[in-house]
Amino acid sequence: MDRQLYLQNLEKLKTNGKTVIELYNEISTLALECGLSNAAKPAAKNAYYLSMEFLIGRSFFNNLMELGVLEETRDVLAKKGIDINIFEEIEDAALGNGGLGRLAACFLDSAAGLGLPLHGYGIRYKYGLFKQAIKNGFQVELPDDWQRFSDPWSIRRENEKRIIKFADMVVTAVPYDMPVFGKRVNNLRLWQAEGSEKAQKISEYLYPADDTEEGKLLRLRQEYFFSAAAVGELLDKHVKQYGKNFDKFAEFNAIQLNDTHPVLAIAEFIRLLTAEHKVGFDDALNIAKKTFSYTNHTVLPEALECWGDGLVKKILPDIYTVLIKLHLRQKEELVKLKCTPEEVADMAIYSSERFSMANLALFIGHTVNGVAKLHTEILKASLFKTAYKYYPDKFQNKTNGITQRRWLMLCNRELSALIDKTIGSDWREDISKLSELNGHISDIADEFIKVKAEKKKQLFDYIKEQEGAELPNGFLVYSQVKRLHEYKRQLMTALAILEIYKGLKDGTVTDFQPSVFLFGAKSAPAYRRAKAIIKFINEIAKKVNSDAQTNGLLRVVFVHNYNVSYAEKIVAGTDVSLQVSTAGLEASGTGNMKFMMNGAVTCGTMDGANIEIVELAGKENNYIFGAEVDEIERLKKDGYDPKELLKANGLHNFAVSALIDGTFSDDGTGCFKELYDALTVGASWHKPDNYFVLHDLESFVNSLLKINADSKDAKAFAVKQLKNTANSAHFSSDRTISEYAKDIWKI
Ligand code: 26V
Repeated sequence: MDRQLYLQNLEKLKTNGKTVIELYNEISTLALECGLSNAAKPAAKNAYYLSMEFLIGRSFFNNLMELGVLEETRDVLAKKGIDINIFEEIEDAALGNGGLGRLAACFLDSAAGLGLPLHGYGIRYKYGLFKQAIKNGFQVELPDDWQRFSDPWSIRRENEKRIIKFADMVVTAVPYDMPVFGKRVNNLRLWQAEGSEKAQKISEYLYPADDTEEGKLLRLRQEYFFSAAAVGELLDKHVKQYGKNFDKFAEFNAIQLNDTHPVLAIAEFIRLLTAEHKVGFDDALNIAKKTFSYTNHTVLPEALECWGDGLVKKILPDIYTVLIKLHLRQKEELVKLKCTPEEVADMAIYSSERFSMANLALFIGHTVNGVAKLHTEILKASLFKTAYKYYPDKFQNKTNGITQRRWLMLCNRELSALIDKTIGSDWREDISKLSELNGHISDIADEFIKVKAEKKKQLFDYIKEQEGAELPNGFLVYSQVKRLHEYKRQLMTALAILEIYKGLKDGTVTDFQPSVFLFGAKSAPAYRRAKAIIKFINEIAKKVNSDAQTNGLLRVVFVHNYNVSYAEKIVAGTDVSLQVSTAGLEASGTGNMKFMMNGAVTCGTMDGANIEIVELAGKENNYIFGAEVDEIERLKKDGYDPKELLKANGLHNFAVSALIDGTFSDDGTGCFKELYDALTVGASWHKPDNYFVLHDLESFVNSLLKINADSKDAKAFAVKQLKNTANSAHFSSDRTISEYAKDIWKI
């Protein structure tokens, strides 16, 4: 079925008396058929992206756009008296929890858009990332039953099931395909676990709590389950097409390991080649080395997957044997390279009774990449220093990107139209053309101000509907939306708000442009301090918003259940993007890029991709503050005493004391005291103020106030914002994916 037929069928569609869900299913099914009709010829070489997460969000609008029928569908439905926006009630597919998963989704979009054969493999979780409710200021997690209205964009492939064996059970992996539309139709294949009740559990939840042995076991099963299904299928396909000539496998297949979660795919690949296909171990190893590559997404050591040998031996005895063999082989190789015993230990696949997935990926992967320039440099200089010394050629940087189709064309039609009007619409096909905007910035600043005001109004309407919070027009919007983590320093923003609030009350902050601070974040369910920060922000919001003396100037809103669809509205309606992680800890960030593209200035630290953002859009058009990596390193070495800072700075002392002096209630949970302790004496195994919140707080507040003052000259401020849009093409995932295709996958 082609486009024309789709539109004819849509015209004919009876809509009377149908529910939103029924219409959604029928239209989606029509569009899916239309999209599949121009499926591409199979490519000679394909790349596969193995990822525990694909945070696709809502497919409906995006797929219609990719198929080139969104506007027509809008019109046809309007004629039938239906506003296409009713489909906004369709749930997001939240099969991921943050940047890593959303990046995977952007990559698939870009590859299809560019006509590159990249396909995803992951897990079809029954429940996506939990839905977040806020009760009395606290996060409450509710199950996200995203398939309850059916899933019209997925196709179950009954005939392509696979059997995955664990020592104690057999699981059926059933593939569901989600076509990815663009210049070519690629495929995201998500495996669902079927069989016994225990077997089904494998694809039930994303990130089961892994603080118990049972939780760890389940996560290990998940990782093996989808990795094994993927490489098993690829090897079988190869045999079917080319026979048992595995030497050629890497000529036709490239496998990208998205962080450490799918790294067991390497062991399974070697197991299958040696045990099932009778390839010698050396040959199997060499084929693996040509096939796999690995992306690291975080320097936080707790996020690098390691598996206890007991666990692996218990449920995957053959994988255990392969891992030990790999470990011994690695040792031989490292001795030949004349590594010291310390270096061998540092790079060991197996040590202290654990298997390190990162070290396995570093040993086998032909390429290892970080996700922003600074991040890759940190990998080379610290986290993977030894590996870099012996395998320097493996290391590459691939700065992240975002798809401009979802994150500009779809979420900001108004700005896209202004760009069309100014430079023509070629940028929609070739994003590098966006830079032509640079020649017209002051001419279109006034129109841009109108677009921003409109997007803000839409955002405020939505916030009113979702949160019940009414925000006055014309407020400057500062947004910090991302996972909740101490290193991302939402707590620092909360303290800064308190200082500004105090300043407004006592008259030390004057001439302040009315502003709202928006937060959106989910915390890992077991992460106590992150949850305490959510409560703290909500307490601050309650106080600030109800203070008649200041609430014409300052508001705070924590939006609940932040997800991809919410993000689409927030990035378009924001003036100031807050990217304030402790330098060295945010691998890249991708929200920063979305805001930049939509014309927000960045208020941030020299961390992750912020560095490249200001390099391209100009430091003068953004607001950089705080300690840089060198200084953080120095502070760590020489010691740093946040209590001294508190003594010296009355404002900081005021804000931090609010955690314990009864200004706010944590409902007797003691969670605010824990935050206070974390800042002053250190909590858990951390040093006092482990993330240097108090160190950077003063320069942060000054930056926020400087932005506020600058925004008074609306036109000059709009020029800064537009400079960001005009120079954002580099952060398109089209650019990133082209680099992966050329430098890593050779497709
Ligand atoms: C690890 C763990 C381990 C404990 C259980 C929960 C959990 C959840 C996720 C992870 C992996 C975190 C890695 C990650 O998401 N990194 C982010 O990747 C983005 C895309 O490259 C990047 O922009 C962000 O800076 C980086 O934090």
